[in-house]
Amino acid sequence: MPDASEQRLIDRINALRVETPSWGYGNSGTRFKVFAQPGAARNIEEKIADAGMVNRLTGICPTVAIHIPWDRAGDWDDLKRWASASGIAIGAVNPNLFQDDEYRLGSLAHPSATVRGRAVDHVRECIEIASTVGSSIVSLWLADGTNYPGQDDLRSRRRRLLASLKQIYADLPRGMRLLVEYKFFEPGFYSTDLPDWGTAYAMCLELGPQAEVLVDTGHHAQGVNIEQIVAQLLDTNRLGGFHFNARKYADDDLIVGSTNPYELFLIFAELTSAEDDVDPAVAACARRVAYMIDQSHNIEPKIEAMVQSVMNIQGAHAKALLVDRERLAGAQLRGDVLEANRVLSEANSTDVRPLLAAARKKLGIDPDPIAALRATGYVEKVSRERGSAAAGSGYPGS
Ligand code: RM4
Ligand code: MN
Ligand code: MN
Repeated sequence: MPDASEQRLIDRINALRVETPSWGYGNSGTRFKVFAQPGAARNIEEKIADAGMVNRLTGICPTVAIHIPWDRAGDWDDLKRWASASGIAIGAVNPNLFQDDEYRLGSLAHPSATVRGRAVDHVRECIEIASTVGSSIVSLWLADGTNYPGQDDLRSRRRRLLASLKQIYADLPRGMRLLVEYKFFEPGFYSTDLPDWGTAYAMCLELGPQAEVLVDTGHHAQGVNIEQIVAQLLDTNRLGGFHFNARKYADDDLIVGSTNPYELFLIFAELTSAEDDVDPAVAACARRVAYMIDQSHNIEPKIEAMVQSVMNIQGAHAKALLVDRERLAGAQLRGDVLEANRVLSEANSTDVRPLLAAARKKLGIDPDPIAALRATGYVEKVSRERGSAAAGSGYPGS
């Protein structure tokens, strides 16, 4: 029987919520090839059904992020009802500002006012969708950038982008947040209009308190200290959310924690400590952070990959909760460099699997979600029912 402090720990582990992305359940790939997977979800209803399965297995994933127009529904109220029958609510609404022919030179920062206007209208539509489905987050990622020095005037691009964002911000209803995501390169190979957290943060400051920065863990150059970015954004109350994934080289969108488990732990160590910050504004910011997965699976089975990602997030979060904060603060104050470092690595090397099993038992779910998934036969069932949708080349038309 766990004692009272272990019960509190288990309750905190179970209080974590992780949102899964609709696009992680459909076929996706690299620009070279998309390998179709039997049973991959073909529409938003099937994506929601798969998200419902992930939620039943993990107990902590009750929402799914959608991407518009990929997931545009005929009737949003119908979709809402369908989702709630699977135990799912719609989470962040992601506008798509990168797949229209018009966006060759950008969207919100495009040189043409007409194209910028259409891009702004698309985000407005997403705000409306969010209101209709009861979501409080519109999450913005831009492919805007340039490929060659001189291609466009960099200061003009910044001004255009800010003006477009201000138009969007003015339409945000009370209680809705605009999360601004940055990425250092791709598809622009020379410049990206929102390349780093500082640029995104500066835009958010100009917009207002409902604009916050989104950190996608795969969107930094090699070696960047992401946990320090997290600390800066928490301390300035502008950390809005995460897109979790792992990477080895670029924006690889691999299973969370698969290549960088220590980094993931250090990120959670910042977050869990900020939840108890003496400054109530910092604690409030940490407590409203939206934890989302942004992952695409190229060759791995999608539902199992999603469950694995959620479990890796839970592992890093649980380890972060085990950090001995008092011992750490004492060592830091004394300047005991190695003792301070040891406090973190001791928490990180704890085997939290029994703790997580106890937490799942308390939720009334199987302590081993992967074994449970395999035992359901769900993947085989949807493979039979849905078959293989055509996927093909990563370069459509080639
Ligand atoms: C981008 C970025 C966005 C995601 C798209 C599909 O690299 O991470 O968040 O919506 O990919
Ligand atoms: Mn992302
Ligand atoms: Mn990305």
